[in-house]
Amino acid sequence: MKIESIKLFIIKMPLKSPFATHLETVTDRESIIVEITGRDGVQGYGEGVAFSSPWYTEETVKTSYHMLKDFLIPLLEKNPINHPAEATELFSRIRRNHMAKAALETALWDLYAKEQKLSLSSLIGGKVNRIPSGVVVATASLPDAIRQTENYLAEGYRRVKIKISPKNDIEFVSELRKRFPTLELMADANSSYTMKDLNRLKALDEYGLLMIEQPLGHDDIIEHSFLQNELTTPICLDESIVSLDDARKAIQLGSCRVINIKIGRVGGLETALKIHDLCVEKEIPVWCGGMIEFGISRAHNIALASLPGFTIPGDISGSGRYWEEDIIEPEVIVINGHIEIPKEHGIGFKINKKTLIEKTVFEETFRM
Ligand code: OSB
Ligand code: MG
Repeated sequence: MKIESIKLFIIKMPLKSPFATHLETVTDRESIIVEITGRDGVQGYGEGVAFSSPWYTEETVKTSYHMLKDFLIPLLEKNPINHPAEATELFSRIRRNHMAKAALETALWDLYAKEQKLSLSSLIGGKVNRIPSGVVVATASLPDAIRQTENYLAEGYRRVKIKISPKNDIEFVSELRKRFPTLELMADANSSYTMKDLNRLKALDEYGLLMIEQPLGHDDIIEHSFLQNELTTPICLDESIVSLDDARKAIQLGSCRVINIKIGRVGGLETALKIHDLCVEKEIPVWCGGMIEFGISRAHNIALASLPGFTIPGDISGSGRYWEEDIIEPEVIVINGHIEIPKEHGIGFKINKKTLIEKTVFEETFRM
C-alpha cells in the first residue's frame, strides 16, 4: 500500500448530555482522527477511541498521540505493507496501546477498501444490508433513565443497555423492567462488583436481562467463570477481552456466554475479525461495543457488525445520540430501529471537512 502522508487531528466536541458511569462522567469528547493519503489522493480514515483520562483503559488521547507519532507511524514508514491485515503483526513489536494501534490500522482498512473499490463491509465478509441498533442509557438519575428509555424506544431503538453499580442496580433494573416488560434490556456494570456481591448479582437474575456486562474486575477472567456458574443471566465480557487469546481462554473457562467486541480495545479490525471467527466456531454470540465515538469509528463499527456472528444488537446508535453535528456525511441515522450498511467504497461515509476543521484543536502532518 502506497502511503504519501499521514495527518493526525485532535478534535474536541461537547456531548449533548453527560454520560455518567460509576467510574467517570464524560461531558466532552476528545479524539484523534487519522487521515492516510495513498496513491492518487485516495484517503483512508481511522479514529482513536481513547478518552482524555484513563478511566476505561490505561490509554489516553495524549498517550495515543505519542504512540502514533513516535512509534507506530515511523514503524509503518520503515516497513511498508501490502494489506492492512499485516499491520497487526508489525505493530506487535509495540506492547499494548491497542487504541492507538487501532486508530492507524482502521485507517489502513478504509484506504485499502477504497483502493479495491469495495465497501469495507463487503471486503471483510459482511452479508446484510442493515443492522439492528441498540443504545446506552448512562445516568445517575432514575427519572432521567426512564425518560431517556421512553425517548429512545420512540426513536425505534431495539435494545437498551443501562449502566449499573451496586448503588443503583436493583432500583434501576426493577423499575425499568416494570415499566417496559418486553424491552430487550441489559446492564453494564463496568467492573463495579466483586464476588462479595454474589447475592446482589444473583438477585438480578429475576429481571430477565439479556445479559450483564463486565460485573467483576476489568482484567479478570477467573472469577467471572465462578460467577457465571452461579448466575442464570449470561455474562458478557468487555474490558477483560483485549486479545484473541483472552477470548479463547474466557470461552474455555466459561467466564462468559457473550462477548462485546470493540475494535479499539482489541487493537484493530484484524483482531476483531479473528475474535468474531472464533466466537462463531464456539457458538458464542457477539455484539459490537461503543466508545461514545464520532462518525468514523461508528462507520467502522457498522462494517464490523455486518458480519454473521453479530446476532445481538450492539451499542451502535445514530450520530444524533451524542452529537449536535457529526464529522461524517451523511450522519448515521436509525430507521425503524436499524442502520443501513452503506454501499459506497471504504467506510461508506464522506468526511464533513468543515466540521472536522472547526472542531480541530491540534493537527500535524507526517510525510512518508
Ligand atoms: O463499557 O461499554 C462500555 C462507552 C465508553 C466506555 C465504555 C463503555 C461505553 C459504552 C458505550 O457503554 C456507549 C456508546 O458508545 O454508546
Ligand atoms: Mg462495557
